[in-house]
Amino acid sequence: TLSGSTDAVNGAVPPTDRRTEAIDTIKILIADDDPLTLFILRRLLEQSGKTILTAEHGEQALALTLQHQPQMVITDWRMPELSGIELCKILRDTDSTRHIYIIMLTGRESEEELLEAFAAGADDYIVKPFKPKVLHARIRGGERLIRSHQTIIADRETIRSYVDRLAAANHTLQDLAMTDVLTGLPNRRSALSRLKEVVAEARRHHSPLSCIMLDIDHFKKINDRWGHDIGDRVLKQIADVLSSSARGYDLVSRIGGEEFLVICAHSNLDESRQLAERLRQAAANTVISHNEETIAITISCGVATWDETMVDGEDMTTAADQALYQAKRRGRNRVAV
Ligand code: GH3
Ligand code: MG
Ligand code: MG
Ligand code: MG
Repeated sequence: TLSGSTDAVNGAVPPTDRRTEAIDTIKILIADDDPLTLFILRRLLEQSGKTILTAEHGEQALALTLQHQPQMVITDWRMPELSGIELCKILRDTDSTRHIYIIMLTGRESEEELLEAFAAGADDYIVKPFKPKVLHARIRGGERLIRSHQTIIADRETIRSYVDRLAAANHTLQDLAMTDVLTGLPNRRSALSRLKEVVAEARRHHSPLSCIMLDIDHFKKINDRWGHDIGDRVLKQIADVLSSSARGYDLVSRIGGEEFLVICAHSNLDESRQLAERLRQAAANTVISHNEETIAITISCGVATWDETMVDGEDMTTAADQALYQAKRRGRNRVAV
């Protein structure tokens, strides 16, 4: 329903909790071929609540990073298999790891080496031996960046889910705008838009096209005698009879109070006149009972077909309207062409 859809839109809450949770459990991979450095770093960082992964060479670091997606990598420069510099370059070149915060932790301290590390994609550079306070401070700096990255990702997800929900709500609104509430049939707006399409198609392919204008006879008397609610029930029931008696490619629509339009694509005048006759009989045979009494219903139909001298679909429905008028004039419960 409409209210359900708008509730769904209001129900999209920014996932604040997810952001803090992600940052509380920050995962750091440390890569160093020196076991003592690994040991010290692990202890230091675990004390401050980080989840730590360790790798003893570059290739292991790469494999673990791809597998566990840490938010931060602290890597030595010189390592067997794959150097820290090569590791940096690969992580920056890979979609799933290019956002990882990388700190190069190395004994190399020349300006050229620092520049080389940044050029390879490092975010920060710490020279060994390091002071724990300095390391913590720089990790906090990295965490600020990670947090803003996660916020952007979360906001993007929120926006995407808003857009999805809005699109769904919009869809529902469009359906509502095209549907007659009482009978569930396509409404006038929908019928006119379909008419445009089938007229264009008939023009393009010189294919036959017809329509039936259909009106319940003396419907006012039904309302007067049985009341408006029963009148509504009759309308619904006739709508059901019409749509179940029509063929799959006919569009049965309610275009007015007790007026219906059937668009018969690919049907010539004779075929649609036969259909109109079927609909008329189906309506006349419909038994609508109320309080042990039977309400008799008849309909009148006017049929018209598209011809190439017509300007638009309205010319055809006007012709069908005129035929309907003739059917009424000749006594109702009949089909006129
Ligand atoms: P005719 O055979 O000439 O068509 O006679 P009629 O009484 O059917 O025609 P008229 O156009 O004079 O009256 C149509 C009536 O349909 C008038 C209106 O009260 C009733 N009506 C229109 N829409 C609705 C509706 O949604 N529900 C109900 N119950 N009645 C409706
Ligand atoms: Mg009327
Ligand atoms: Mg009528
Ligand atoms: Mg009418």
